Amino acid sequence: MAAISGVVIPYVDGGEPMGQFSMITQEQVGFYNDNGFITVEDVLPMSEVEELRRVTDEFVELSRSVTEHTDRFDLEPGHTPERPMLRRLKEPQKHHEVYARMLRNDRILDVVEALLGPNIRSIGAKLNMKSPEGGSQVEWHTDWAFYPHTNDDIVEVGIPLDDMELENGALMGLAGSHRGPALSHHENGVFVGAVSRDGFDIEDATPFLLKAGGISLHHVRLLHGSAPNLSTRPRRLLLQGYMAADAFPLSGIPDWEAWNERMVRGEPTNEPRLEKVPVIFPEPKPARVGSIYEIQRQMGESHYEGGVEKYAE
Ligand SMILES: O=C(O)CCC(=O)C(=O)O
Repeated sequence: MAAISGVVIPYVDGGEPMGQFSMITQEQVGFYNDNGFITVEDVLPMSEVEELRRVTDEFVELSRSVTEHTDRFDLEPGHTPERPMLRRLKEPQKHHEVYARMLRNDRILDVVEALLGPNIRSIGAKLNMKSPEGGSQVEWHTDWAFYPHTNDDIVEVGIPLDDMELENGALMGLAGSHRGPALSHHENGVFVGAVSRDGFDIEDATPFLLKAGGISLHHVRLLHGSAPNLSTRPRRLLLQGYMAADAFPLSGIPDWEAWNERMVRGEPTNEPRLEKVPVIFPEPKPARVGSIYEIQRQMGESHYEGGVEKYAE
């Protein structure tokens, strides 16, 4: 298994809760600000995790009937009707009320509020699934490279449906990278959705090891990625993005009403907050657009070429 060092994420059992944000302490907020990520244990009761698993199994069943990517499903290369390997359920909150409710879950929003303040807008969601023995890697990237905004008060919440371990392809982040310069996600002048291997060492990464029921939170400018799943266990991770209501996308807002329907807490605004943030725009686009997996396939060399064993001790 990859030699991963990284930083030690504080495990908080009790601690001094931040007022109404009882799930997270001042120490954890400080850790997030310094490192660009945090994990929080026991946010969701297991009954809610089990509901997510049950509904997710239904979508995997439905994916047996498709052989190509659709608006809803992104398929693993080995996907067949006999052995469905659904790699991503896109925008799950649009397809089932269980996911829609999770996007507005108060315990999750309490934690997000501690990081972003009281006025919060949703960016959307995705459910990434790594099937046992072959679920794809996600090449190293920042979310910021895909959607730069007027400020970077933007966070991605990871909700593991399975215990997230190194062996099944845990999400990993590079501590402190969220404070660095804008990173090129281009090759040969074209956006490929990932940084090149030269600029960083996967060995320095911190894996977000979590029991189902906990959540991870990572900053929009954090460099992160994850290895293929070589274990016999699945790794399903529901990802929900949130931003401060005054963070406006640099690509513009095509529909003002739809934009404000994304508010999940507090009040919307028509006054974007402009911060001095470093940006490289995700243009020009590559020949194949689609999910992050499809965009990243156009990289010259995967970070995991030759398998994760390449990074073994
Ligand atoms: O599923 C993962 O491990 C990484 C997810 C991610 O970074 C993404 O989908 O943008």
